[in-house]
Amino acid sequence: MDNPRVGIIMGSQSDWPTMQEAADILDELQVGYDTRIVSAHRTPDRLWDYGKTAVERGLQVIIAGAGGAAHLPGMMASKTRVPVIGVPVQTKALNGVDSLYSILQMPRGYPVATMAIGPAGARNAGLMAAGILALQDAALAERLDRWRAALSASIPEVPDRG
Ligand code: RP5
Repeated sequence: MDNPRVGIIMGSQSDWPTMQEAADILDELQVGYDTRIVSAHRTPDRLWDYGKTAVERGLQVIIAGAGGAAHLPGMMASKTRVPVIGVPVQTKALNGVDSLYSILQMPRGYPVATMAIGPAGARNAGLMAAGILALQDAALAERLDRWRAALSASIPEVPDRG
């Protein structure tokens, strides 16, 4: 996409099924983004370059998903002032609690906005990014308001008793 405002990064190809939720909602809201595999452990130089150039490339929000020893969001936050939204990817061994704690417990000074574990967290990361951009973008704000109203209207008031 030309001039993406959101960067979606993930530690591994295996994170894509989760992170696709963020991409899908940004597509729906017509927000430009790009996607990259950037691993804190396997490709640290790529991480550094990505963070160092994020501002000049026009990124306004970075969504970073990783699982296990999930250092990617925090390391990215250490390298750029672009706000980082962290998505803890669900893991087999510890169910994603490892990812959650790794991303959540940042030291004072380098915040990461941490979402819920798994696909719901990735979807909410996309919505959070859209909400941040909508502060300066009236057309996006309108699309986001319409999306929220439609979701609300889709929730039945009376449960189906089967
Ligand atoms: C992390 O390790 C990735 O973010 C992924 O969630 C996890 C497992 O990676 P793979 O072994 O599937 O490549 O770095």
